Amino acid sequence: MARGFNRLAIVLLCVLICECSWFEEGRCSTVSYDHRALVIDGKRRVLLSGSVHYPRTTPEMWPEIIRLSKEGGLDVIETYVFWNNHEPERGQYYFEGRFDLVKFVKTVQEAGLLVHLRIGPYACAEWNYGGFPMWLHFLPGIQFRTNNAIFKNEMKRFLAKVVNLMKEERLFASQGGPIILAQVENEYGNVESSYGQPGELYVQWAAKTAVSLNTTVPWVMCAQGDAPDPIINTCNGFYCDQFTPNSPSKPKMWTENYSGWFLSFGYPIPYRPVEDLAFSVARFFEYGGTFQNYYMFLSMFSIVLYVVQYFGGTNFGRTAGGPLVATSYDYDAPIDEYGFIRQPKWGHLRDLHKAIKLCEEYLISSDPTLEKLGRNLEAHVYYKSSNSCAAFLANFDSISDARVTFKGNEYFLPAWSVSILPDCKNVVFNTAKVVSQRHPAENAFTRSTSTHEVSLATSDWSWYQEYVGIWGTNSFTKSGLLEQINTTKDTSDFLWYSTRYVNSTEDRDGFLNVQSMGHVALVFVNKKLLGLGYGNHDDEKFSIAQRISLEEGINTLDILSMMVGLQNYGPWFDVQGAGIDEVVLAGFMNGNRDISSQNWTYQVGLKGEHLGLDKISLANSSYWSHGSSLPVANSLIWYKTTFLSPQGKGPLALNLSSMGKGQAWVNGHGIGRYWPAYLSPPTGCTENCDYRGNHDSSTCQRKCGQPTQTLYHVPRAWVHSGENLLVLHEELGGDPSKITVLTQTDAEVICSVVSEDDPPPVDSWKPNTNELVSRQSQPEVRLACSDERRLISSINFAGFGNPGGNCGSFVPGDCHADMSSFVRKACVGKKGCSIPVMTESEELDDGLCSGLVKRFAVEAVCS
Ligand SMILES: *[C@@H]1O[C@H](CO)[C@@H](O)[C@H](O)[C@H]1NC(C)=O
Ligand SMILES: *[C@@H]1O[C@H](CO)[C@@H](O)[C@H](O)[C@H]1NC(C)=O
Ligand SMILES: *[C@@H]1O[C@H](CO)[C@@H](O)[C@H](O)[C@H]1NC(C)=O
Ligand SMILES: *[C@@H]1O[C@H](CO)[C@@H](O)[C@H](O)[C@H]1NC(C)=O
Ligand SMILES: *[C@@H]1O[C@H](CO)[C@@H](O)[C@H](O)[C@H]1NC(C)=O
Ligand SMILES: CC(=O)N[C@H]1CO[C@H](CO)[C@@H](O)[C@@H]1O
Ligand SMILES: CC(=O)N[C@H]1CO[C@H](CO)[C@@H](O)[C@@H]1O
Repeated sequence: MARGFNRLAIVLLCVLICECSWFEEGRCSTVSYDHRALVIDGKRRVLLSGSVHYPRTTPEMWPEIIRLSKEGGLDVIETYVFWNNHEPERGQYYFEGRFDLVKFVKTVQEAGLLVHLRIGPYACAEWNYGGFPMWLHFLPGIQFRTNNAIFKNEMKRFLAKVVNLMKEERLFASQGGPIILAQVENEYGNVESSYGQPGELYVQWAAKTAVSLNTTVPWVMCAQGDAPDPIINTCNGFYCDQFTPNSPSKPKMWTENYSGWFLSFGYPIPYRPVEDLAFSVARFFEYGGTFQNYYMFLSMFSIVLYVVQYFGGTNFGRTAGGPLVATSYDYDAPIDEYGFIRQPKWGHLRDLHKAIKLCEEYLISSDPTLEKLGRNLEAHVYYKSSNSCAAFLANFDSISDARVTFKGNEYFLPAWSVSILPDCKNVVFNTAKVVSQRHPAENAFTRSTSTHEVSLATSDWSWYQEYVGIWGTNSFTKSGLLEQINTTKDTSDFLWYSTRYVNSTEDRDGFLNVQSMGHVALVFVNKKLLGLGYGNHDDEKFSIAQRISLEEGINTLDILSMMVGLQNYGPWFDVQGAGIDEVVLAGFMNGNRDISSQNWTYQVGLKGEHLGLDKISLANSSYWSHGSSLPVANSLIWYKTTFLSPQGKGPLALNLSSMGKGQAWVNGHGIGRYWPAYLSPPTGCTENCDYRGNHDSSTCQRKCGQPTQTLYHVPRAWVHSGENLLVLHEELGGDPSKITVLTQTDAEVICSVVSEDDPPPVDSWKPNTNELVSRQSQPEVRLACSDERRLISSINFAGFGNPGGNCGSFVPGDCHADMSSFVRKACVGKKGCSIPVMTESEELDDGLCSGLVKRFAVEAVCS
């Protein structure tokens, strides 16, 4: 009954589907589009695409992430291009390391996948300043993203730079390369009205300029209803099934799908149940229209391309956008921040992608025909000929399951689900029935059985206490409070605002009120910490009000204003200010005194930054002190130690939960900003969120009342055997001795839960034929170790009936047949195994089991 899980079969299937001329070297392809799809070499294609932003991981990890993307059923990798890092100074380009765009595109090509290059150059992407270089802001007379000659000139220059770089490397499809699509601007339609008529002219100009660059591949503008021909306007959002392009000659494309949502400091962790994600994708391909507009827009319906944030990654260093975007950009994506597959999301989407591909010939042949099947129930049928079709059956009711009759057969449709029938008869996939393998927890490092940690408690720590206030000769004095970004030019997160206040004779008690446009501030009076204030992602403004007692004579006031990522989104986001904008001494006997406009002395950055304490070259410098007792809970202090990296090849994570807020570096590489002291609100979370009903970024959240992020990714490529340098700059106060360095050990827990009425595995079907050959008619429990070097070593649970609990905590139900010894025989010692779900077992109690839809649950360990 049992047979080895045939990984080769999956790979072969993918190769059969994906095989096309574009990745044969030297073979040039033409890419165009019609109202139905992208057309490659004359053939309409259904393309599944996922975004992977190259600098959010390391070049060493690109091949594996792309391999997992391909194995997950993607055809296309989509990425933004990050102008600010590619041109840090005007005219000085950088395309190396994590920013080696050519190498990234070639890595995708080598894997046999295609590329959608979103050049922008505006990226948004929760990236610092939306991807615009800071110097752009200081070009006299410039206005971003509107009909401004200076901006347009720079934008055109950068677009041309990237297009020419790709041409020189022969990376466009017409040159035998993988790039089949390019994007100009990004989501401008969301903000266009704020720019008035110059905004409309800018859209026209951007389209014309893009076309003039002669990429030979189509251009898209996402979220841009007025995209001029021939630019394709595409949809971004949680659901795109209702979207229609602005011309009947353009295909329907979904360029941003939110597989989850990004994380901001002070917020709970957003996630999106895979059943809802799969539902939205299947709906997109199915095209459910509402009654009113369905017929009207029928001729425009078409599919081609949709994109999920397939891998989010990490906002290393100071690349995070803002305000207050967190360092982890995990996004609840199918591949997690550390490059591991996230189950069951990855597997369920892989199954969905396969099911869609089984329908490809039908999808590209015709527009769908709608058949109403009942209230909130409908079928969309794609006919190739009058008796050959593929169908999508949808139940978009968010509460009620339903039974429907379609072409004479009866089908069960769970609420908020779509079933895919590539032959109009057999259900190969239902979005709500997750038969894919599962993992016990949300990422590799929270699966307790598989982490290994190195404690830094006994490490040799050194420290450097940062100056409070003006520390250098490059400070300057101005009357009034300066805007921070204009002053620091984003060379540092920090700006000191210092002034003096001379007391009046006996009037010494009152309040100090500080107002800030964002993002965080520490206030020191007479060099002593008085207060802390901070905003959040949705409202970065804040104020600090503290009772103060002035000393006799001269009192010093030092305010350290800090940025946590420059704004990346919204109309005119580039001129939104930050920093301290009002300081008032209030409640004193002689009334309030606004000291905002008096003389202030400014210092950009911290002394430790200026010295370069984060650098390896200063590791042994005498700036670092060393003593018997490590100072803890100090604000504005630098810490340094070395650690031996845990063995293995996998990524590392720093557990910084004992720290407050700051930045970390390993061997001089910026790990990013950390802020475990910022807890999310105590309420509003649902650990097991209902997948049914419309979702948005805050529908499903976890970890309320807890730090937003405690684990920080350290890529394996950034450490070596021997001593690795760890430097932290702590702003609020923490205890570095409690830091641990985590990695995965060899053990991994995997699970599968399949019910007797689930469909058989989707790869039991032969693609693109209406004589679907079922090699396997029963549903199957399938297990496979993520790492091919590992084998299934033990079975923790194997039961058939109505097991309770979840992966990691299964318990027998009252209807229960213990399948452990059977599963052990079938699976232990193998890389993977599959076991058909039987419908009978002598062990089952007829009374307790009657009327139940029985489930088969297995939990195994790979090591
Ligand atoms: C555009 O590029 C193609 C292929 O590189 C080339 O054949 C064609 O002449 C170019 N057209 C223009 C207008 O530059
Ligand atoms: C303010 O600073 C300027 C120099 O920037 C100086 O000339 C002026 O005297 C100062 N004013 C006061 C009141 O200290
Ligand atoms: C920054 O300076 C520019 C002039 O260089 C000015 O137009 C702009 O308003 C300033 N930004 C803020 C937020 O104060
Ligand atoms: C610092 O000193 C240690 C021990 O003496 C040495 O191994 C290391 O190479 C030195 N690092 C630098 C950057 O000089
Ligand atoms: C991180 O460290 C804290 C203690 O500082 C501990 O409670 C927590 O479980 C650790 N997290 C992980 C994932 O190891
Ligand atoms: C697909 C992707 O790159 N992610 C986008 C998700 O949504 C946010 C918010 O609009 C965008 O800024 C991201 O770029
Ligand atoms: C400069 C000034 O006014 N200093 C005064 C501060 O307050 C004390 C008494 O509290 C006076 O003695 C100082 O002259």
